[in-house]
Amino acid sequence: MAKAKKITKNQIFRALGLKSKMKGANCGGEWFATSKDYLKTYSPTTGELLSTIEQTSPKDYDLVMKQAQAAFLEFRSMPAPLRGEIVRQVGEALRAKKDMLGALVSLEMGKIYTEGLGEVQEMIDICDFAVGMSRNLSGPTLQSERPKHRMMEQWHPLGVIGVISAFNFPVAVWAWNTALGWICGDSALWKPSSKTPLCAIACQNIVNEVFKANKLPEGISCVTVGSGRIVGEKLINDKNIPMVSFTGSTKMGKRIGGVVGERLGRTILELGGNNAVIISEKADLTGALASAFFGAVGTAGQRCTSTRRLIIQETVYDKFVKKLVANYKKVAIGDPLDPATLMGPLIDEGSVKDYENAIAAAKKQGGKVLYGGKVLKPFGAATFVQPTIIEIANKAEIVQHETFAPILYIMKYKKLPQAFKLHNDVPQGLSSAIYTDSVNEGEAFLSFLGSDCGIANINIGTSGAEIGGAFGGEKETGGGRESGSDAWKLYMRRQTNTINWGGEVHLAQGVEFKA
Ligand code: UN1
Repeated sequence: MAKAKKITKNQIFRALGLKSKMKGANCGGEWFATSKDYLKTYSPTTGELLSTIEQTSPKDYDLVMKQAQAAFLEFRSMPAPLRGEIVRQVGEALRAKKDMLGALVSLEMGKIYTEGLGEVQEMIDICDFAVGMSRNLSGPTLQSERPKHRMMEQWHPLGVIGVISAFNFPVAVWAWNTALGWICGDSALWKPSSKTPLCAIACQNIVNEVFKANKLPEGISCVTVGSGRIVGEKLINDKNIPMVSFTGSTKMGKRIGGVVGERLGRTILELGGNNAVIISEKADLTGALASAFFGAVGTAGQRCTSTRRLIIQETVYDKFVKKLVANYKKVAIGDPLDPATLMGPLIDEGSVKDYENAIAAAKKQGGKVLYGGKVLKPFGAATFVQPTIIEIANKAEIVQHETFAPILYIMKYKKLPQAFKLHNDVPQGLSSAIYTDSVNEGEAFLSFLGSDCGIANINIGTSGAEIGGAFGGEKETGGGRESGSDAWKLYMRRQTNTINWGGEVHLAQGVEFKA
């Protein structure tokens, strides 16, 4: 079989309308920016400068916001199924550009190509989901206590929604929010991570074509590439934005939740995870191995859902860990666009520092490194690391923190209640899993006695959730839910209606009030 040709930067740039110098603000027409403040974006793989982008100034932001508000007023009167038709076309446009957008994700963010493609597939999937949903934004009809009255609930468009996304899912998380926001009749203003601005510019270029072809007003989709200090602050403080969806660290989430909460705005917070898999002696260990391996090493440990802890029953501990270490030794580390690579770089040297600091702390706190721990430089830039396994107690300080790197903490348990206790004994609550063939063990894990996370799985890993489910978690993960199920409700405002069709006035609760 002929070796697949690696996609080049030039091919990606050409296909997605990217250049070496660009401007960072857009509502659908020309890209603009006047800040004279330039953001440079680099390949995490080689350190090569990919592009220089003039960032959004406060004045530019105001222009974008005005456009987004005006667009909302028009867009909200379009019937939801017709808005769904627009999102269907966005899904088609993404299908047409899937290979190049997936490659851009690999180029700028560093995840391997199959995962880059998977991320674009999540975008396509949420578009499909939203199209169907656009005919079903429904509320219940309720029984009134009064004669000849009817009650019901309906949902109305909310306004301009703000989306602040992280580098690790530089395109999909935006799509989760916008595909739903758009069918709900909202316009959206996106502040992407400053580590992955090209992904945002490319997405905007793709949807602009669709919106233009449908003669929709500019401003339904807006992007403002800019710093958190300037654009981020303006966005979270902006009273014109009734809902802010934020994906990122717990520290930032607390601040954003506070600022938006102060003005009684709504937030969807999707913050840090500390996801564990419990591996029982009753498990299919081959399946457990495959899932733990992908969960911990996939995306170089840079998913919110990455597996950070394995809680293994002591009877199978040695056997399992031996196999896991053997797998770790085989991980091909290198260029994420090379089909032979299994693990690409971390996003930047700061992340590598975090990796090194976490390992040093783990060692100090009684941890034993069973594999990994080294920084690698296959292309000169110090952004590559070995995936790492550390045997350590759950209560160690470092285990309580999310480090966005491929570090897996492993520990033993004797009986299931102890495993549950260890499992829940962290501040975060995003994703979780148990590997077991025992119905009782599995059910217990899903019960109120078991996992305290927003996502709890049996015989499936912690990462790689499908878009159809509500995505998000409890405790320091922030409590938000995005993507599937009924997450659309967060993008609309609810209204309770009571209709008197009998003519006679009846007061509720039997109150009499006559002159
Ligand atoms: C994230 O890491 O912010 O479940 C999102 C997953 C992906 C989404 C992760 N579908 O791993």
